[in-house]
Amino acid sequence: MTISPQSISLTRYLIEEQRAGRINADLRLLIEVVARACKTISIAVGKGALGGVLGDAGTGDDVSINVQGEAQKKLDVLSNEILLEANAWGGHLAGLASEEMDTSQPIPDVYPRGNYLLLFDPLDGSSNIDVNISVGTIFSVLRAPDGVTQATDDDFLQPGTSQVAAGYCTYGPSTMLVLTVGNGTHAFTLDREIGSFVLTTRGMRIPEETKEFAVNMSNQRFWEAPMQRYVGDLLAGKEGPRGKDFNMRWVASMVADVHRILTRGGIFSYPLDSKCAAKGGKLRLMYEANPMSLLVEQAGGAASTGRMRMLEVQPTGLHQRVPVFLGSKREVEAAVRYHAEHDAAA
Ligand code: P6P
Repeated sequence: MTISPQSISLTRYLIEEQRAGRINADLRLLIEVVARACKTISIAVGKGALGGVLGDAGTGDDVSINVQGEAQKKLDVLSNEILLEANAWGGHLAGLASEEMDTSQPIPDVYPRGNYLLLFDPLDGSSNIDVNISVGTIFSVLRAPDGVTQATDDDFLQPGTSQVAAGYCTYGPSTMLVLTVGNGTHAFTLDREIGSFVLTTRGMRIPEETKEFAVNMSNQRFWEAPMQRYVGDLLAGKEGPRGKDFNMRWVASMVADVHRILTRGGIFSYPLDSKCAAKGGKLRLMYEANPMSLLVEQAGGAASTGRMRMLEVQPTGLHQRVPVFLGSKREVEAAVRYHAEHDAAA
C-alpha cells in the first residue's frame, strides 16, 4: 500500500507538536514508547484463542486477583508486563503506576530516568476479552515534582488538570490510538502493513447535544435519587420533560464506549450506586476517569463527577474511585443539574 505523501504518522505529528513548542523531546519519545507497547498488545489481543492468552490468569482457586479485587485475565498480566518492560528502559520516567499493581514502581537503577510519571490501565474492559468485544489501554502522563527522579505514590496524586498527555488505544475492528497533548484530541489508526499509527482524524469534536446515553441499567435500583430521576426522564422520551427520545448503548468497555462518544457524541455515566458508594464509585480516577476526561474536554465535551469538574478532583489515593459523567457538553450539564437540584433540596 503506497503511503500518500499527505498521510501523517504519529511520529510526524509529535515532531510537529515539538517544533511548535507544545511538547519536548522526552515527552514525544515517551508517547512513542507507549504507542509501540500498544502495538505489541494489539498483536497479542488479536491472536485471541490462537494465542493461548484468553481466560483467567492462574487456575481454579489460584486465579490471580489484582489490587482492585478483580480476577486478572492472562492478557491483563501480559499487557501490564509489556508496558512495564517498554517503559523501564525508555529513560523518560521517574515512576509508573498501573491498575494491576498495588503501588507505583520506581525505575530500576540500571535504567536512565526522566521527569515524567506514567499511569495506565493496561487492558481496560478485559472481562470482554473472552467474548471478543473491543478492549483498550488507557494512559495518563504527569510531570514528576521538581527534583524527583524516584517517585513515590504521593508524587502521582495530582489533579487531572496537571496531565501533560493522555490517551487510549482501542483494540477493535481496527486498532486506534486517540491522544491529546493539550492541543486537541486526535485519532490515529494502526496501518498493520507498515506497523505505523497514521493520523486519521485531526481534531475530534463531540457534538454538544446528544440523543444517546451509556449506562449499566442493571444498577438502576442502586442509584442515588438524582440519577434515578435523570435517567427516568431520558427514558420518558419526547413525552417527558426532556422532549426528545433517547437511544442507549453499553459495551461495558470504557474505551469502546468513550471512543463512540468521541466519534458521534453521547453521555457516558458510571454513577455512584449503593454497591460501590463505599469505595467512592466503580471507575478509577487516576488512570481511567482523568485521561478520558482530558480527551473529552479537548474534544469540546465535558466531564464531571456529577458534582464537580472531574479534572479538578484532588486525588487522595492512587486507586481512588469516582463517579463519572462525560461526553456531550450540554448533556453532562443536564445530568449535573439533576444532582445540584437534589442537593439543594436536601
Ligand atoms: P460493569 C471494565 O471492567 C470497566 O472498568 C470499564 O471499562 C467499564 O465501563 C465498566 O468497568 C463496566 O462495568 O459494572 O457494567 O461491568
